[in-house]
Amino acid sequence: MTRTLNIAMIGGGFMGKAHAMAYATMPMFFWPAPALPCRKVLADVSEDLAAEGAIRFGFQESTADWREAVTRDDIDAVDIVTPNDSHAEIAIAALGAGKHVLCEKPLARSGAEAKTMLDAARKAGTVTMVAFNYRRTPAVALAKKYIEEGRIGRILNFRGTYLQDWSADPNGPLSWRFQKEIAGAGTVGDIGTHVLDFARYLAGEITAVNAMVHTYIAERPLQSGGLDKLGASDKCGGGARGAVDVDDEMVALLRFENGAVGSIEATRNAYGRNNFLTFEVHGSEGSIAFNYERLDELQVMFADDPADARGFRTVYTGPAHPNGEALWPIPGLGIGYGETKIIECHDFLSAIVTGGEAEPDFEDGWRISAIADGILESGETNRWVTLG
Ligand code: NAI
Ligand code: SOE
Repeated sequence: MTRTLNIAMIGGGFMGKAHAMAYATMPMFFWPAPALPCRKVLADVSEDLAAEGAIRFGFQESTADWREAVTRDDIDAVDIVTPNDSHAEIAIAALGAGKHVLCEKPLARSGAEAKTMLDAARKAGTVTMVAFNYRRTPAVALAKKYIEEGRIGRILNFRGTYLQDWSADPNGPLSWRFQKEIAGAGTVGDIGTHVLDFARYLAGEITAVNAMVHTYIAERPLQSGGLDKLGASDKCGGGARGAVDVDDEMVALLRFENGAVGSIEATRNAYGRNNFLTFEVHGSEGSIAFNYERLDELQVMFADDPADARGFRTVYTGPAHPNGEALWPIPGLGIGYGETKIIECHDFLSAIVTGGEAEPDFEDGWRISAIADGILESGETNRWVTLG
């Protein structure tokens, strides 16, 4: 009989919605499911918010005390979907209680903070995963497969971007994402880390960075309430303003362990770009390109393509491709953000029931946070930063 795993989810905002939807629907896609997730308890900052979240997201119980939730005997896994300043405290408590932990990205506000989480994970020996869900997109997993099969040869160059405009308007509110104490960093930590996950996943370990980091929008209207409305609905130009103390623009050069070179860009100021998360990988035998805004498609070109057919062609992902088998029965029906979270949920629960390791785990999350620190340091010093 399929095992049930009880989940305690901490936080009921944007990611609370995405993760709850994944728990509810994962077994509908992946059958037989590795385990049946039971949405046991949801914690938020107040009893009212937690109770509302539990009703909305289908949790059996609610609490304003996340400590109680993560240490309960009947909880198997803890899912952390709170802003970045609480990831470490919650994860360390959950790991100390012997729980498996799925934590949203970035793992922590800094490499040092992430290391405390990695230490706790090593001690606990349970499954950990960081929610860099974009790598689960079938087109991205297909790129990884081509690279592993040597289809594009030796990797020469990785180019990645994450361009957004939800916060390009200076009258968007000063939510937690613009406060260093809560977020740790701005663009570098919030979206740059997704590109760093792609870079390491596809091209290998990063050994040095050289970056320019900038803050164009240095103050914003104060907002009431904690939830980040992501700039869209709450433009409040007339009221009191507060200082933004994180970056909103980053460009970095990368050096990889395997000799490849690379570059990444991340910005919150790119009017017209919504979730423009892209990569292009050039190898000695071909190239691969991906743009999340067309997430069902992978652009490929192999060097031995016939001379009269040279150029990128589009592979529409579907059941023939990694992570696509369990989704929809024919290519071109189209997937969305939700499916990436469903696959993530499946992989996390699979690692728990098989006793395997999940990827990316807290070690990957720590390395990414350390690279992000290196980018911020390089931006300040105008020097290459070598990573340990
Ligand atoms: P949000 O602002 O929409 O929601 C945060 C929720 O956590 C709120 O319900 C808030 O009341 C609650 N909360 C805050 N502190 C808490 C605490 N100490 N204990 C219990 N509940 C607490 O934030 P959002 O957008 O859901 O972001 C959460 C995390 O997910 C962040 O780390 C963010 O970087 C990450 N994220 C990841 C995405 C991805 O694509 N993987 C997309 C969006 C966010
Ligand atoms: C805002 O930039 C945000 O919600 C990020 O926090 C997520 O990680 C990204 O996937 C979507 O945009």
